[in-house]
Amino acid sequence: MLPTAAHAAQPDGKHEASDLVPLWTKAQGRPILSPPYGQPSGYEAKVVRVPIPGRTNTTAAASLTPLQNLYGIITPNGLVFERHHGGVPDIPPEQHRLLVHGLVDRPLAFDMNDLQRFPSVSRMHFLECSGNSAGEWKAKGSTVQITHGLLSCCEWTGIPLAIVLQEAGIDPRAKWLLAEGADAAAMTRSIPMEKALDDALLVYAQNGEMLRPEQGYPLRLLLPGFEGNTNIKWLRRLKLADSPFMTREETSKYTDPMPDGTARQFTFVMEAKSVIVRPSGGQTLRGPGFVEIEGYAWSGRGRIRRVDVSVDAGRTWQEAKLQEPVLPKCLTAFRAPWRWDGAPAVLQSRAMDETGYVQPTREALIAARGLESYYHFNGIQSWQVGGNGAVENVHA
Ligand SMILES: Nc1nc2c(c(=O)[nH]1)N[C@H]1C(S)=C(S)[C@@H](COP(=O)(O)O)O[C@H]1N2
Ligand SMILES: [Mo]
Repeated sequence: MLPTAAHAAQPDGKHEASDLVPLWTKAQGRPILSPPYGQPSGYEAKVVRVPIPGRTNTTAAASLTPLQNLYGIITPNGLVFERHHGGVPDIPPEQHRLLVHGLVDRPLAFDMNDLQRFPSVSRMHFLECSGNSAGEWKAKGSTVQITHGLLSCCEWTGIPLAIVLQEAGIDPRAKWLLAEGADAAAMTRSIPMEKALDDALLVYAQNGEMLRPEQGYPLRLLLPGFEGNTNIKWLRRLKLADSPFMTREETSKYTDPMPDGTARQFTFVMEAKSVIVRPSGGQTLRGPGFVEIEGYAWSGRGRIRRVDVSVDAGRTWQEAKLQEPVLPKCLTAFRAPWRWDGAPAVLQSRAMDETGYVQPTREALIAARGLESYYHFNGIQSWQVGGNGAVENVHA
C-alpha cells in the first residue's frame, strides 16, 4: 500500500524507497499567476488580524497584528494592525491633494505626482498605537496578539517632510504644525516643528508597494517613534502655526490622567518596551527540553541596546541575543535559549534602549502613573508556563 503523505511512512523494510515519494511530487503543481497577486499558503489561513475582543468590527475600531506568527522584524502588509476612527476612505490618487499653509512664505497644494518628484528615502520603523497594551493596566489579554498587537514594523518609503516644508518657506514664528487626514474622522494632531524637521516622512509606500488603503493610501505622515495617533493617514493638510491647536485628539483623548489630578499631554514618544511572542499566551509547550524564547523590543527614542530575559518572574535574568539589524525606532528581534524542566515558570523580557532607559515592571509603572491612564502602557509582560505546558498571561 502506498502511504498518503511522506511523513506518514517510515522505511520499515516492507516499503520501497519509491513508496515514500509524496503524492504532490507525482502531479504537476498549479500554474503561475494563480493568483496574479500572491497569497499565503492556505494552511496559514489562521494567521490573520483580529478585532479587539468585545469591540465589534465597525468603522471606528482597531484590528490586531498576529505577533505570535511573525518571523523577523517586517510585518507583512496584510497583517499590519489597523486603527481607524472613521473607516477607510477610497481615495483616487490623482484626486488627492496635500495643502501646506499657515505660517509659510507661499501656501502650496501638491498632487501625488508633484510629491513623488521630490527625492525619497526608505526607512524601517515600528508603528505602535499609544493604546497598545492598554488592557494590561487593569486586566489581562489572553494572547500576545490581544495584549501587544497594535504594533507593526514596515519599510516605509517617502519624502522627508523638511524638504516639502522648505519648498513652501517656513516662517521663523512657526513652532507647530497641524496634520489633518482626509478620512471621515478628519483626524487632526499638532506636531512640534522640531519633529517635522527631524525625521518626519510623507510616506506613499510600505514594504515595497504603494501604501495599503488601511494604512493611509495614497499619503500618510510617518513620525518615527511617536505614538501611532500622530501618524496621520490619508494626509491632506499641514498648517504651520506658533502654538499647538488643542484638537480633540490632544485634549479629551490621548492625554494621560495622573494620580495627583493633573494630566500628561503631548506624550508623543513611545518609551522602550518588549514582549516575548513565542512562547506566549494561548500556546502550549510540547514537553520539557529545549525552548527558544523569541520576542521583539523597540523604543521611540532610538536603538535597543540590550534585552534581558527571565524564566523566574524577574528574580534572575540572562541577556538575550539581538538579531541584526538593530535599527533606531525599529523592532529588534531577540532570542534566548531555555531548557524547560517541566516545572511551572514565568517568562519575562526587559528592554533597555540607547539612552539607558529600562522598561519598567508593571508594578513600577503603576506606582509612577496610577491606574487612571489608558495610553502608554509599557510595563514588563509576564507569561506563565504551567506544568502542563499551557502558557497564560499573569501579572507577576
Ligand atoms: N486620518 C487618520 N489618521 C490616523 C487615524 C485615523 O483614524 N484617521 N488613526 C490613528 C491611530 S489612533 C493610529 S494607532 C494609527 C494606526 O495606523 P495603521 O492603521 O496604519 O496601523 O493611525 C493614526 N492615523
Ligand atoms: Mo492609536
